[in-house]
Amino acid sequence: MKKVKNMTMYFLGFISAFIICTYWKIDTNGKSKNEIQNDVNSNMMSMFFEASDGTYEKSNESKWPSYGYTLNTELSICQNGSSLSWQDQKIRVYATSSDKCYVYFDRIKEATDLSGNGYNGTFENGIEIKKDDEGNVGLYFDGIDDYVDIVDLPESIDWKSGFTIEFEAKWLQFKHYSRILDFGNGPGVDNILIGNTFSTSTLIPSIRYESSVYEKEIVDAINLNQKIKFKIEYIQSGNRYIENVYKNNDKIDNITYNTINFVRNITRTNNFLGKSNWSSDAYFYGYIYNLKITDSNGEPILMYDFTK
Ligand SMILES: [Ca+2]
Repeated sequence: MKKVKNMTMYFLGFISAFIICTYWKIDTNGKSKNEIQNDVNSNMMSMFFEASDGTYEKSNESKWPSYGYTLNTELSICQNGSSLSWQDQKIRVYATSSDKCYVYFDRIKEATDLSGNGYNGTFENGIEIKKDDEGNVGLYFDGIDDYVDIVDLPESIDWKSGFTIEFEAKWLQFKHYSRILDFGNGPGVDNILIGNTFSTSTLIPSIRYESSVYEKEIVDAINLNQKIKFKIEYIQSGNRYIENVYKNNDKIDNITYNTINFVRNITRTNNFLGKSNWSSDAYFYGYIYNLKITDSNGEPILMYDFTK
């Protein structure tokens, strides 16, 4: 026990992280590969929470964090050479003999773009991944000041040929013109946005071409306190753009815009989840579970998954 504490001390002060110190004995009949899952307190493993005061948080859990954390692969280490991996919210241990390992997790503080394009976002003002009242894990926005600040979106993104935005979200309150997303260069400057109007259940996908407005209100599209999947599809066809809106896979609206000047391929610098480009609008209050934006060929432009 003392040795465990000493080893723990060794890691003090490195980074702000969530720590689980794990000690286990691989059974002596010699399994060459072992998977330690969430079944702690089995005869395979015991966990210690004896970390001294440090810059990291001690775990109050008796099992691996099931969401909101990623394995810190730099700090996590085994004394006798076993290796660790983190898949599907489970630690997998590859060991040949008894070993003693220290497993560190970092709290997720970033929206990682799973498309591979690197359009990541930072979590601002205390926003965090947590469970809703139905047990769904998602990114929780407090409606006060929480938002995600996404990096600049370059002009190389082809919006003009058409694109599709899909997301799952839950509104806990209809705050004044709150946004699921708002990409642009300021208020009414080339925005691509989705939100609710006033303090109502009306959904409004809106596109700005410079200051021209292309939008149609979809009255009562949003159900409060329900996880809803929306898909907004923009199809470029000749000299017009067709917008189709789907709610939980049912088509609920469509409109045709007779213009070729619908959306511009330009660099956008103010790109948010949960926040408007207009300072008079309120912050989103609710959960966003995921977001996927694809181009006209179905290739992902940007993809977030907050369910882990
Ligand atoms: Ca906050």
